[in-house]
Amino acid sequence: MSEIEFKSGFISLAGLPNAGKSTLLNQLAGMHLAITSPKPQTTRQVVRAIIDEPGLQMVFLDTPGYHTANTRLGKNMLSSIAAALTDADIVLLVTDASRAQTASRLPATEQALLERLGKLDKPVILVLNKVDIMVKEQLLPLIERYNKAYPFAAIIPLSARNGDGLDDLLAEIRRHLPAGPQYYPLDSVTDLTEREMAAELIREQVLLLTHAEIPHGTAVEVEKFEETGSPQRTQVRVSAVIYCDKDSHKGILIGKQGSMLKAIGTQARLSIEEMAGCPCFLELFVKVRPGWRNRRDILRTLGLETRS
Ligand SMILES: Nc1nc2c(ncn2[C@@H]2O[C@H](COP(=O)(O)OP(=O)(O)OP(=O)(O)O)[C@@H](O)[C@H]2O)c(=O)[nH]1
Ligand SMILES: [Mg+2]
Repeated sequence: MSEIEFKSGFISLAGLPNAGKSTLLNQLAGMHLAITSPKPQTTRQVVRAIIDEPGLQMVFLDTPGYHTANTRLGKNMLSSIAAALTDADIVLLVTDASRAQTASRLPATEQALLERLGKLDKPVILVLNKVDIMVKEQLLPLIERYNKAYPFAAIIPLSARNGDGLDDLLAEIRRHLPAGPQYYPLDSVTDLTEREMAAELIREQVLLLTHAEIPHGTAVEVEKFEETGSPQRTQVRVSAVIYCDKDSHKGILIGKQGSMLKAIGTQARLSIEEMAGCPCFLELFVKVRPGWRNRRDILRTLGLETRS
C-alpha cells in the first residue's frame, strides 16, 4: 500500500491596490493578521498566514498592491511582490469585481501583471472579489472577459468580506498543491512578531482616520514593546513613533489639542489589546523625517528595505 504524500506550498496573493488581498488573507487565517483599509497601497510588506490541515500545509503570502512605483519604498514593495511570485507554487490574482464590472477592458496595470505571470508558468487562480457588492448579472460577462485574457487554472467569485466562495477557493488550491514538506511547525499562524503587528495596527488607524497625502507619507516604528506579568502576562507597554514627511503633516497627525493622535491611539490600543489578549498601555510620538520614503537608512530601520 502506498503512503499518502504530504502536500504543501506557497500561495501568493497578487493584484492591484485595494482589490481585497489582505482582507482575503485575514478571512483565510480567521484572524486580523494583515491590516486593511479603503486607501490604496495599504500593504507594504509580505505577510504570511500558515494554514494546517491533515496531510497538508498552505502558506499564504499577502503582497503589496501592484502599481507604478516612484519612490524607493514603492520600488522595494515591487521587489517584494516579485520575490513572492518567484517563491509561489500557486498564484491567486485578486481583482475587485465590483469595479471591473463597469470597465470595458482590464486595467493596464493588471494586464502588465498578467504578462509577468505568463512568464512564470505557474497555476494562476483568478479571484473575483467583492461579489457581495456587484450586480449578479455582470458576473458571467466578466468571467468571459478574463477567460479571454489569460489561461487561468480556475476562476472563483468570492467575497473576502463575508467569506462566500472561500470553500470553493480552498478546494481549488488543494487540487493544485504539490507534494512538499511541512515548512513551518504545526500551528504556526504567521511569521510576524507582535512588535511588527503592533506597528501595523497603529498604521492601520492612521490610514483609517487621516486623508489625502498623510496616509501614504506615514510610517510607524515601535521603539518599545514590553510585557509585564508572569507566567501569564497582564499588560503590554508599547511606545511608538509615527514618522511623516512635513511639519504640516505632523500638525494634522497631532490634531487640535492632540485630538487626532488621541483618536489614533485609542483605536490602536484596542486593536493591540485584541492581538495581545491583555490590556495595553500605548504611547505615541510624531516625528518629521522629510523624504523618508527615499531614504535607505530609515527604510532599513522600519524593516522596509528588502533589496540588498
Ligand atoms: N464589499 C466588500 N469590500 C471588500 C471585500 N474585500 C475587501 N473589501 C474592502 O476593500 C478595501 C481594500 O481591502 P484590502 O484588503 O485592504 O485591499 P488590498 O488588496 O490588500 O489593498 P493593498 O494592500 O492596498 O494592495 C477595504 O476597505 C476592504 O474592507 C469584499 O469582499 N467585499
Ligand atoms: Mg493589502
